[in-house]
Amino acid sequence: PHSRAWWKEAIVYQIYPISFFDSNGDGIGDLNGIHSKLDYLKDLGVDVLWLSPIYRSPLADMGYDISDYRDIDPRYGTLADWDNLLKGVHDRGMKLMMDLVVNHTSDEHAWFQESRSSKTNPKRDWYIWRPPKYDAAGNRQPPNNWKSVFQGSAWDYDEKTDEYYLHLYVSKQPDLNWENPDVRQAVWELMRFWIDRGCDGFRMDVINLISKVDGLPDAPIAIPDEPYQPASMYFANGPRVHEFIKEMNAKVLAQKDLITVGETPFTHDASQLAAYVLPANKELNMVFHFELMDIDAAMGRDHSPLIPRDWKLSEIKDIVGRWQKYKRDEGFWNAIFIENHDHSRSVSRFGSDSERWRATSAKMLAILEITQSGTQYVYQGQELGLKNFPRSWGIEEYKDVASQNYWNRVLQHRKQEAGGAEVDMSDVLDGFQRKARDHARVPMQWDSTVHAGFTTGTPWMRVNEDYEHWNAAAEIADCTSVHAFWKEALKIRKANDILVYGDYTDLSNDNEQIFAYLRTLGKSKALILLNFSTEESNFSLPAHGDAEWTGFKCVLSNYNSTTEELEGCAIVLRGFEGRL
Ligand code: TEU
Ligand code: CA
Repeated sequence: PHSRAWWKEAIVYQIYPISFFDSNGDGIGDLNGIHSKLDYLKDLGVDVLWLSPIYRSPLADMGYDISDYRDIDPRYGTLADWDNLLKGVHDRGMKLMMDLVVNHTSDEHAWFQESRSSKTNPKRDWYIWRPPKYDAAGNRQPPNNWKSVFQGSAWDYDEKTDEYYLHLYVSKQPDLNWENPDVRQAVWELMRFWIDRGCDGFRMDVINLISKVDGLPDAPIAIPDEPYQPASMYFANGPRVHEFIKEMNAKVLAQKDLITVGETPFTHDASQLAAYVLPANKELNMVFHFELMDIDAAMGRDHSPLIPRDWKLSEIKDIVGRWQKYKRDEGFWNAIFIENHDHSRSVSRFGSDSERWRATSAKMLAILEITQSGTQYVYQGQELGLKNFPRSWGIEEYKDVASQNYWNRVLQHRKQEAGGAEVDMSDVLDGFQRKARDHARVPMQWDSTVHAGFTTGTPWMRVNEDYEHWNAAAEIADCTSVHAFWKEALKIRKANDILVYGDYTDLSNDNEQIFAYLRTLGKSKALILLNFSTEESNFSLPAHGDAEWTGFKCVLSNYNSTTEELEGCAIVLRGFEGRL
């Protein structure tokens, strides 16, 4: 069995600061706003807060573009406000995790300003600069064909020195050159800055992208007739990444009992990600894999996750099962999440956000989450069953640069093809309504007053229309709410080691309506039954060793009338029913 650790048992709550709570009426969430909601979080059962970036930033990618790692963006507050927030967190017995974004900086960071100033500047080599290539016609071209994750070339030309710099994300996010030991040293120092100030851990943004393949070769053609190609095979889990993270561990992380989680996209292969996590390697506590999150993305021609794809329950089971069972004997540890700031709302994706089923399916998904082995993550508003904003909202409500860039790209393409005729973009907006990151970024819904009580001013993003009934105050007052259910579910998880540490066995195989699994720890057993459809569904539990399916007591159910005990192996579950 797994060794115990506080961070394995912790409930982590992700805060997207700009949309959490605005304390001073400027329409932007801030640190003092978070401070004023600490009792709410403690009451919910949260142990650790993870703050999405709050450092100084031009917000080209909402703070994932940092211009000063050692200061708070004035829109969010000051270092003194951060100290005060940390004190409030610690006073309540909770911990605080920071977002560490060090694959790239902002182009407005002093390091990049120096780096771009001349080829001989000492910081020139802190970023990835290459001379242009010239095609047969003599036209200047980027050094290779890599496509930025957010569309277009991954290279930008800088006239001043007649070279290109690499940016895997937007132009305003130049990639740091981790090959340079001074860069690594600077990262260790900024990490120590926050550790010395009292921070309890880090979520590490795209940490598996920091080492690029030598020579930066052209990527194979995956998108025909396009100049720029997806190149993650050359920048994800690159040749020196484990060396760099081991160095980080030895030089920084090992000094304190921190919680560390790496964000590791572009990789579904558990054996690759295990290398970051297995305790023997001395790297990170855990990583976020995106195999489940990617399940409803078609990717398509432009290689964008904004095109939806229909999934089957058997695919979810396959993913959950494989990761639950992966290398447990060697200490592999999972991070369990179904929402974050990069994905639309789980009830809209995996449940049903219709009035009839919304609360029921959001609760069913809560059971799915709290009954998996791993550290539990909850994203702000998930505990309220918040859903995607409606299809009637136009493109102007989508503020995310990923949405905007993709929209503009498709629009341009279609305009060219139409040769002046009107173009129809409704299918793209259909996709956005299901898949855009924006849905997770609208203001948190606190109460039924104007702007959902998020701000007394004008919110930076429009508030979803359902806030009158779907808000924290209303749900706290209602013992049948999604919030009340999450609170109970987290209590049950904390009181039962089996849910954190137990082994996993799937019981339902290819059934496309019902997901049933067993968790075991020593002599204890936990049985989980989930119906992923609106239909009443039947199911027969398979033979289970020498034991009978009797004596299981229902400890959590999303229906208020439920049989107290399981009798025999015939199971009937109502629409979206979930039972533990
Ligand atoms: O996300 C990593 C990432 O690759 C995302 O682009 C993800 O694939 C995409 O959002 C799916 O739609 C991290 C941050 O979480 C994200 O907010 C940043 O935009 C990105 O890194 C760049 O820092
Ligand atoms: Ca504010």
